[in-house]
Amino acid sequence: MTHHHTYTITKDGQLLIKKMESDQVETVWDRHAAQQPQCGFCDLGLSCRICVMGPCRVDPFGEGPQQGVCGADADIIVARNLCRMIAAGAAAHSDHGRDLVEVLAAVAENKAPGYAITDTEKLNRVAAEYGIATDGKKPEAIAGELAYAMQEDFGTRKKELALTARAPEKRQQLWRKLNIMPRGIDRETSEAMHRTHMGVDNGWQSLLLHSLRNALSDGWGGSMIATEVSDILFGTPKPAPTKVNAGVLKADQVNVVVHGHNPVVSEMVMAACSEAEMTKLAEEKGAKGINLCGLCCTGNELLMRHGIPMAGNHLMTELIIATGAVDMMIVDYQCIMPALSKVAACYHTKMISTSDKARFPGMEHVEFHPDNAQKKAYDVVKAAIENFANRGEVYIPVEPLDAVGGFSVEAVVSALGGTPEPLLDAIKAGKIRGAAGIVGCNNPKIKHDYGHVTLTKRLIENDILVVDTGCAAVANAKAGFKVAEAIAHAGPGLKEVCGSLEIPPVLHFGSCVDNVRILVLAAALANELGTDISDLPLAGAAPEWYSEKAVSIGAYVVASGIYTILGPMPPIAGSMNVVELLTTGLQEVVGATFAVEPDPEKAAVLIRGHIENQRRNLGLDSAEV
Ligand code: SF4
Ligand code: MSK
Repeated sequence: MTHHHTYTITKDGQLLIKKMESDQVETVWDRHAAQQPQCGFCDLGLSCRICVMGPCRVDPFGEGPQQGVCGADADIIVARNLCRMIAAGAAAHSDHGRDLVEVLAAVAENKAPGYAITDTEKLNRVAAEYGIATDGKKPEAIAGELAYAMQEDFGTRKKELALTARAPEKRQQLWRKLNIMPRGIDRETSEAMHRTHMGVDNGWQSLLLHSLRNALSDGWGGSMIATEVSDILFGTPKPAPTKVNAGVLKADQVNVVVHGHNPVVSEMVMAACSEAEMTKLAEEKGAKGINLCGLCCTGNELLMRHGIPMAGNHLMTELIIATGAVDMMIVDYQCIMPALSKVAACYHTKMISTSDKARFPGMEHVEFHPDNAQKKAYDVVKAAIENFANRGEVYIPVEPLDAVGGFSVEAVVSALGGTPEPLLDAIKAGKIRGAAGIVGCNNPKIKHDYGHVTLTKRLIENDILVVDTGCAAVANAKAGFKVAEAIAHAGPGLKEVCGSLEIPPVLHFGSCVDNVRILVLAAALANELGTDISDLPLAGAAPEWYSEKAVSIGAYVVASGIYTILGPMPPIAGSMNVVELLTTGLQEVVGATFAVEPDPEKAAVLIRGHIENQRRNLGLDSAEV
C-alpha cells in the first residue's frame, strides 16, 4: 500500500503522503486510483452532454453509433468539448482580471481601504497604452479612467482589445486576416458558449478558430489586465530571496496559509499578519510570531512581490494540512480541491473561503470585498491566532530551500541594463540557444513534479533559458533551480550569461495569469529583431497540466506563435481531424503547433529540435559554420 515514492519526486511530498497513509486520510492519489478505469469515451472527447436529447457517445471503434442524436459526429463533438474547455479557462482568468479592475476602480473612488496605487510609473505607462492622458492628473483620477477603459475591454464596444497592440505588427495583421483578433473579453467567451450550443457552429475548424480568438482574449486581455493591474496596485515584482517547500511552516509560530489565485485577498491577509498588534496577540497565545506562507498561484503572487515563502504547489495542498501545523488556510478561487476541508477536519486547520463566487462545504465563509477586505483580513488572522492553541501533533518533515523569485519583464530588462538587447545578443551568439516557458499544474496522472523538473533540467543543460510560472515554477524552486548556484546545472553558455548577470538559469515569472509576462517578453524580442514571435527560438510546455485554464493558456501561446508541448493528452484523440489540425495544420495558420508528450525526456528532445530549427531558419548559426 506504500506508494509515496511513485507518486512524487519530492521528499516533503513522500514523507507527508506516508503520514496521511498512517493517519488514514485519503489523498488525491487515492481518489484517482478509485476512479480507475476512467471513462474511455470522455478521455477521447467522444461523449456529449450538451443537450437533453443526449447524453450521447460516439464509438471510437466504428462499430457502435458514429453520431449523436442530433447528428453531431466525432469531429464536432470533440471540437465543441475543447471549445468549452477553453471558454471556461478564459472565463476563469478573465474574471480574476475583472476583480482586480474593480479594486482599481474602488481605489480611484477612495472606497477600498487598505488598497493603494503602488506603481504609479506603471499606471501611467499602461494608461498611455489605453490612450489616457496622464499629464497633471492625480494617480487616482488616472486609475479611475483606466479602470473604465479596461471594463470596456470586457464588453462589446471594441473591435480590438487595447493590449493586443503590444504584439508584433505582423502578428496583429495575421490575427486580423484570420478574423481571430479578440474583440471583447466576455464577448469571445460568450460567443464560444453560443457556438457550442446544439445546432449552432458545426464546423469543427471554425469552432477551433474561434477558440483561438477566445484564448487570445484571455492572454492579451483578461490575464494581461490581471497582471498589469496587480502590478499597479501591489507593485511590479523585483528579484527577492524566499524559501520553499513544506519546511517553510514553523512549529513555534502561527502558520497562516493562503491558497488560490487572486492577490486581492492574500495582500490584505499579508498586511494584517504584519501588524504589530497581531504579533503581540500571537505572543500572548504562546506563539513566537505569525508565519504567512503561500500555496499555488496566490502564493506565487506574494512570492513575486514580497518574497513570502511558498509551501507547495497543487498536489501539495492536502499534504501541507497533514503537517498539523497549519492554523488557518484562507482560500479565494481556482484549483482549490473541495477535498481540502475533509482533510482539514482530520487535523486542527481552520478553513476560510472568501469569495462570493467560490463556496466550499466544510469551510467557514468570510466574504471579502474591496470595501471590507482590510477589516475581514484582521478578523480572520485573529481567528487563526486563536486556533494556535488547538494544535495537536506537528510534523514538518524537511528544512526549507532557498529560491529567488520576482522576475517581471521590467526586472529582467533592468538586470540586462535597460534593454532586452544583451539577451538577444546572447541568443544570436548561440550562448543561449533559446528560451522555454514551463508552466502549468500538477496532475496525479504524472509523477508529482517529475515532468517539470526533468524537462527543466534537460533544457538548461542544453543552454536553453527557462522561465516558469504557476505550479511548474514552484516545482522548479523546490528542485533548487532558483538560486545563483544553480548555474552549476546549466550548459556552458547559459552558465556564462547567468553567471555574469548573477541570475539563476530558471527565472520565476509568477502565477498563471503571469504567463502574459512571457508574451510581453517574446513580443519585445520579436519587435527588437523586427520579426514575428513565431520566428523566434522559443517554446512552451505544460508537462503536468490538469485545468481548463491551462488549455486556454496553451491555445493563446500557440496562437501567439509559440510551439507548445502538453504533457497529459487533452480529450481530443477521438477526432483525428482535430488532432491533425492542432499538431500539424496550425503551422500554416498561426506559425506554431501543439505537441503532446508525457515523457519529459522526450519533450526536451522535441524542444531542442524545435529551437535549433528556429535558429537555422532565422540564419542565426550560419556565421558560425
Ligand atoms: Fe447528443 Fe447532439 Fe445533444 Fe450532444 S448536442 S447531447 S450529440 S443530441
Ligand atoms: S495554480 S491552474 S494548478 S498551475 Fe495557478 Fe497550479 Fe495549474 Fe492551478
